[in-house]
Amino acid sequence: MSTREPQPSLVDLAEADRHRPRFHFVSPAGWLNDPNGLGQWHGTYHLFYQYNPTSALHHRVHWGHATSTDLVTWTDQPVALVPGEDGPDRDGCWSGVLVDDDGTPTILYSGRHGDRELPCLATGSADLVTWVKDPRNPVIGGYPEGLELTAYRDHCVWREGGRWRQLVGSGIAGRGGTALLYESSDLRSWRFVGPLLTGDSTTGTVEGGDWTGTMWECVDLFRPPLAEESDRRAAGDGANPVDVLVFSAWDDGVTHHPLYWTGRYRGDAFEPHGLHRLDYGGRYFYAPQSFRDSSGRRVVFGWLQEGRTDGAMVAAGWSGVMSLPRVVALGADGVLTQAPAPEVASLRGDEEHHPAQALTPTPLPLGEGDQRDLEVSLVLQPGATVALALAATPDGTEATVLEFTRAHGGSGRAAADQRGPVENGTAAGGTVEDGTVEDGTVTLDRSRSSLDPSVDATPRSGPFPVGDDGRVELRVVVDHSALEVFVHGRALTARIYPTREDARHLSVRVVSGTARLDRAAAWTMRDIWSGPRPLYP
Ligand code: DQQ
Repeated sequence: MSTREPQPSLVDLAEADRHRPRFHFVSPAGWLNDPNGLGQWHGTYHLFYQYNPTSALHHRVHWGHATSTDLVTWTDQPVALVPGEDGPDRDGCWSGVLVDDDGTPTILYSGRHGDRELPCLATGSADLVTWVKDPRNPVIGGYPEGLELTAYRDHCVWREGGRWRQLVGSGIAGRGGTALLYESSDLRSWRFVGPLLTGDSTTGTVEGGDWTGTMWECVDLFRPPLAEESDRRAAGDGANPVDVLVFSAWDDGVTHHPLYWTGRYRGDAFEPHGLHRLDYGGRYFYAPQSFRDSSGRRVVFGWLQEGRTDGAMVAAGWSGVMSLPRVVALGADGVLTQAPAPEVASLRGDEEHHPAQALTPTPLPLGEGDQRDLEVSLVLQPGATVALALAATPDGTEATVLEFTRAHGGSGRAAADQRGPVENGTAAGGTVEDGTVEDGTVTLDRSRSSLDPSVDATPRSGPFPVGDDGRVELRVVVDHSALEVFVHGRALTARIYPTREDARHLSVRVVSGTARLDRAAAWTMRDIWSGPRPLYP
């Protein structure tokens, strides 16, 4: 007779995994995907999220819930929404938003039944901890008449002119992704207005990162504040004339990448000006949702998907990372700038500082660690490429390499002026809306990130505007398998899974041309979790 070993719980498995981030939000164990219901309520930040507490796979998702007073450390709250025994959300409580219905916290979400989702509503207690589903669910009983839709789910809801307006993400067969506009006086009875904007699935490419897909998931419409304090003062608060429509391009079950249109929301239509990539990591920063906090900032979280197999996720007992909170704003060049919220710096511990020096092909060590926040200031001559290696073994067998290249031919704005006016912003890079040339390129090379051949090693890249005098300011955040890179307001997010314990080294070197390091500072980052957390808080 054999004695069965007790099986480790999901939480034990998750806690033991070296790839599990320690200062990003993760679920207690099991599966996490999209951020949901983001908001600040009487000073407290609320983060709800797609959660499967029963396994590390996407199945019958619940709404997990956590709160924070500082945006970076979180307290688990009871699971907010559980799929019903029967009813319209029996197969999952999919993504949605939180609104303030005259003092009543109210969630609009997508109830899944079979292979379809329909809008559902739940109201919360004053502390947002207990939720009651509306007996009239679904509050929209079917797809709008007369449109052949590829899929239909996810919500963006706001108050305007004494009524509620709602966008539902969707796609029109044979045309492209769309955001369907509705309006209501009570959040429960909705009138279909029409598609706010519809994409063209015959343009753009998956490789170029600008294909808008056959369906738009997690549509998010907002007016970003201006990035520059001086612009804000000049324009007056709220006077920014640019609106942004964010969506995640989806096709037939495949999650591609987050994109956004800049343009103008004009009541029943969105007049697009330019299409842009929100994150050069593509699916590694997916299904973002944003909210305006009490200080007027636009704060975004996104889902960092895994780059390992379903089997590896199940073995690890957990899957999915929430991004750090990002503050987004409209840059002077007419596109969004992104940076980690300043609160992230409160997690910093010891600092290691590296003085200015010329860079050579010999790597300059920048310390070691797999839980780091890095600020690096470089100056690149035209044509130069600098490589920043992280999670590298001393012998270089494993290394994740970020390369920053400045094109031949001078500084961005001067080059743009010589070329004259340019057309609308391009998603693939090159120029942006005010004519600024994006003459820098960031590339992520994961071909040596892991000796495990089953993890994703596909490269990532995108353009950014090099600063005056060839200056390139980097912020690189490494949290075990989670990697978030910011260069001049552009973001590149990815996941890495080194196998060797000594894959912890950071260094910088010149690959070609002439470049110098102006400054580098690396901080240890403290854990935001103090131990195992209950699966059902
Ligand atoms: N994830 C949710 C959907 C959404 C997708 C389901 C995006 O509502 O469209 O977990 O990742």
